[in-house]
Formats: sequence, structure tokens, C-alpha cells
Amino acid sequence: MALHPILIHPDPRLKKPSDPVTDLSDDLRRLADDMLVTMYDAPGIGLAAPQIGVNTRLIVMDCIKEEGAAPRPMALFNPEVIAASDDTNVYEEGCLSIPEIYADVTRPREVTVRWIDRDGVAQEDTFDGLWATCVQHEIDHLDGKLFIDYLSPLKRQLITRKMVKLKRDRARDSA
Ligand code: K1U
Ligand code: ZN
Repeated sequence: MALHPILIHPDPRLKKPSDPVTDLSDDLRRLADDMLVTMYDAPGIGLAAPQIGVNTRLIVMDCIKEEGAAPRPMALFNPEVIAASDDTNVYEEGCLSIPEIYADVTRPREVTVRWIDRDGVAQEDTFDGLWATCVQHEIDHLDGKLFIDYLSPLKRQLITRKMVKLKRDRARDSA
């Protein structure tokens, strides 16, 4: 299993909609395992394939945060929201592609998601709480959408400028 570098915004690969999985191969299962390792290492509670530069509709998540609780790694191929509650929830979101920035985002409190699991079997489940926030954030990545796209253009511009500077500083430090 391999760790992958996570792309930092702004990057055109984070804005491009991803392609559906048509054939669930061993390579794709290995990619899911690599993404879980990369997510736990970051650390994060979710990761979408475009964040490591792969233009494929695959997300991974584990929103169990309690110390000592059993992990619940999930890999979802071709995930889609098939129902969403009218009731909403506000959560202060972060993103591994936008480090050190957090902002309130309002999303449906509950979503029903359909996906293909790693055995190629269609699954459907209803998520709530942090799981609902996370699965919507990750599916947005597959559509080229970032959580800062829910903020005002001014806030988005300020954050983008910070990220350009952060990338410049990181490139300089590693030279
Ligand atoms: O998609 C991503 O960039 C991962 C992101 C997922 C996410 C976080 C918060 C709300 C919605 C979606 C993260 O995992 S950011 C890091 C984070 O939230 C975290 C890190 C360590 C422990 C607990 C949470
Ligand atoms: Zn993200």
C-alpha cells in the first residue's frame, strides 16, 4: 500500500468532474486501499480520488473519531445522493486540499446514498451527523466542487490567495 501526495487548491485537477467506474478491477481496489492509508496518515475523515490526481468516482471515509473505537473504513465507487432531507445542518468543514482553513457549510442533515462496494455489489444507506456532512463533501469533490464554493466570492478569493502563498512557501522550503 502506498501513500499519495494530496493536491492543494488551486489545481485544475480539483475542478474537473470525475469519470464513473465501469469495471471494478483489482487496480481500483488497490487504489481504494492506498486512499484509506493516505486519509488516515493525513489525518482526515474522508478523501476523494481527484485529491490525489485520479479522475475517478471513488471516495473513502471513516468518521469514527472517538479514541479506542473500532475504525469503520468505507470505500464507495460511483456514489450518488438519491435522497436528501429538507432539514439542514451546519458544520465547520475542513479539507485536506485546503489546509488550515475551516468554514461553516450548510447541507442536508440526512442523505441516502447509493454506491458500488469493493466486491462490485450495489449498496444503499442513509447517513446522518458527521457521516452525512462528509459523504456530501466527498461527492462534491467528484463533481469538481470544493467547500469554499459555498462561501462568498470574497472569502473564496482570500482563501485561494492564502493557498497560492502556502504552495509557494512549501515549494521554496522543499527546494
Ligand atoms: O475531503 C477532504 O478533504 C477530507 C476532509 C473531510 C471533511 C472534513 C470535515 C467536514 C467534511 C468533510 C477532512 O478529513 S479534513 C480533516 C478533518 O476533518 C479531521 C482530521 C483529523 C481528525 C478529525 C477530523
Ligand atoms: Zn475536501
